[in-house]
Amino acid sequence: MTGKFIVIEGLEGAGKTTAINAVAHILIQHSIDDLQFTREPGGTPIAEALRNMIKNGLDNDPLTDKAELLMLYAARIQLIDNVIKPALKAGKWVIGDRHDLSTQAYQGGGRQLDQTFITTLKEQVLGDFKPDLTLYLDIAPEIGLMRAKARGKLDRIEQQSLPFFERVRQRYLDLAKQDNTIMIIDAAQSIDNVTKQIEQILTKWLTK
Ligand code: Z5A
Repeated sequence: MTGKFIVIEGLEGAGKTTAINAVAHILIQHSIDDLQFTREPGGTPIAEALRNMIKNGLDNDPLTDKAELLMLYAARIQLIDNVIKPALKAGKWVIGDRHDLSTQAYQGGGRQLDQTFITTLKEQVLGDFKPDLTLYLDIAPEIGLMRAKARGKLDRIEQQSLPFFERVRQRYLDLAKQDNTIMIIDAAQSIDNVTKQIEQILTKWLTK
């Protein structure tokens, strides 16, 4: 029996860390306790090195939008082939902090990279691999960024303008409407209410 791949998505400060803990807790309550946690970009030594480059860049060599996109897919396929697929095959359930929907939202919506280019790359790199369930934590960028700023220094992507994050959010919402494996959660609510909403959605999905 193979495991399932559940992904948490959302803007920075949406509360993904809290949601991941809630998902793990609910799975364990359902006796699903062989869990593998991943984050993107990252999750393998090569992917973590790429994450560092993507988040921080390098002085005197601005990272181009296309190079950023290619690095994200390089990191993703390292993680899928070396961690996620072997874990699923071994019957583990994988809980992912971001996956391909982030690329569609940030590089497609935010950076406005050519959609055909992204789709072609995605098809070539990922094939038909996709999460079984995605929980998208929806939050207004003003609120999410305020939470993220309270934590300290902002990375390359967090320093983008508000219109960038508004486009990212809009792309998330548009894609969620087209895919019934993506559930939208109102992340502007209190942590308790967000957790309750996750519990309801996940319990219903698990018992289907
Ligand atoms: N990126 C990309 O562009 N393309 C891609 O394909 C992928 C990623 C995969 C990853 O950075 C960056 O890469 C990300 C997108 C881009 N950058 N941006 N911008 P990261 O992993 O370092 O950052 P992140 O994914 O955005 O994580 P985050 O900022 O830590 O967000 P979070 O995990 O959602 O936040 P949190 O730590 O759970 O919560 C933040 C704070 O808010 C914390 O103090 C909580 O206690 C508080 N919080 C959480 N929920 C609530 C509620 N409901 N009410 C009040 N306060 C709350």
